[in-house]
Amino acid sequence: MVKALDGVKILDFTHVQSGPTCTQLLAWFGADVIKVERPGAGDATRKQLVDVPGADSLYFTMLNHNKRSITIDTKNAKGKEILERLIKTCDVLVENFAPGALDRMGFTWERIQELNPRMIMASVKGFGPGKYEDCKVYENVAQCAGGSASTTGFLDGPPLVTGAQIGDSGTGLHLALGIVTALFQRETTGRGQKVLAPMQDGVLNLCRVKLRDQQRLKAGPLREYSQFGDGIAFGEATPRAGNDSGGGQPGRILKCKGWQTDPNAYTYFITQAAVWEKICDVIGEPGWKTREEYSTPAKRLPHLNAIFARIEDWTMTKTKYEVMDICNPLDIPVGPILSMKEIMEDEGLRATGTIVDVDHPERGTYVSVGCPIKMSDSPVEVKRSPLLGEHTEEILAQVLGYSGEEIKELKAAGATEPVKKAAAE
Ligand code: CAO
Repeated sequence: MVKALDGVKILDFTHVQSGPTCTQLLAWFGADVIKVERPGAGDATRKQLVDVPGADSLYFTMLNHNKRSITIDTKNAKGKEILERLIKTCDVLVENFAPGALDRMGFTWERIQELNPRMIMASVKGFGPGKYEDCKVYENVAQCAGGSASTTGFLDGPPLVTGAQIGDSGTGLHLALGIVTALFQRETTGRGQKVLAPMQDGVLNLCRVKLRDQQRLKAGPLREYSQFGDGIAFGEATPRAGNDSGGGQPGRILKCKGWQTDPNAYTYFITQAAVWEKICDVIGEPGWKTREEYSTPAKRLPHLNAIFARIEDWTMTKTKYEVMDICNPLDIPVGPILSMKEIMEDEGLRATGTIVDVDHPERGTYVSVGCPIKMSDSPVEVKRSPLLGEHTEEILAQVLGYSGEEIKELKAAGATEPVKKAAAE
């Protein structure tokens, strides 16, 4: 079946996590993603957090499905020639090198435009233009600089980073949207353009509601925060809100049956206004329905701690799944705290292809996250990540039109393989 991005060629110059998540999505949508890696070494994640000696790590395999790998030494003169040909042939160049690395290789935006005016050049950087633009940045730096860490955690504890990779994978998503939008615009302009997704900006975009709260502080305390019910004064900046719900519908994480021994025996519970009466009935407090101080959402705000403590008395008598089974039919929004172990075994996620088993020649079968976006006319088949340089000859011959003799010369010149190895042969 034809895929949404069939015919689009991506020169994938990405490494580690942020860039690879972006190009993996494009590959799942049907683009031909050609991952360029350094001969003999490749993406550093191939050999990071290794669990099966000698095999590509899960870190690499889970971020690089459905791609082809070509090894090119881009600092070698012949290697640069290959790269030039790739730039002329591809639609999009995606990179997340440290600032200036591509320029140092000789591929400035001006040069790229000369080679291919239709080229879309898409970059992840830690910061946008300004004071910090030259910094190297990893996930947690972005979470801190983007406002996430200062607003995550409990009031009496330090700032916290979150397990969701909002700096890396989040920015990869932002970049993917920028790329397909630029491809769409190119349909009318015929021109490529530069697309930049700075990680700080991406994290801030995901923390938009916290900047909302920053401004609401001027109008008085944030009444939906537990802190308000606890009578603790607000400071100058949006505080850490623990597990409070970020929106107008108060919510908390509550203990469930077994919490003493199971670290994930918890549920999220939202006291949505529309189902308040049902909540009162379910937890055995029908009298709350006529209680004056609980009669409107606004009146309940100062009492949220007492309300949730009572709801927790009820949830502690049920497993997190029982809470879900009881509340779901009543439209009471709750969610079990699922461990990665439980998610890996989740039948529903497996049925939709969001959890998949993938075969790999070096590792055997492993579990991965499939494409989280479902398109009715562009189905996704998750294919294993490429071995280092697995497609070098195929790409040189089929995509770039090099002859067998020319490929041998490129190898001998150290353009596609480590020079030492070539000399030894
Ligand atoms: N052949 C030859 N050289 C190559 C090459 C190839 N195929 N591919 C890369 N290189 C070279 C680059 O040219 C660069 O060389 P110079 O520094 O001499 O110009 C060098 O490899 C290293 O690139 P780097 O600086 O990007 O890599 P690093 O490991 O030092 O830094 C990171 C990693 C992630 C901190 C940095 O790339 C970065 O800040 N990227 C932007 C932000 C980002 O994406 N962060 C998220 C990382 S986690 O997802």
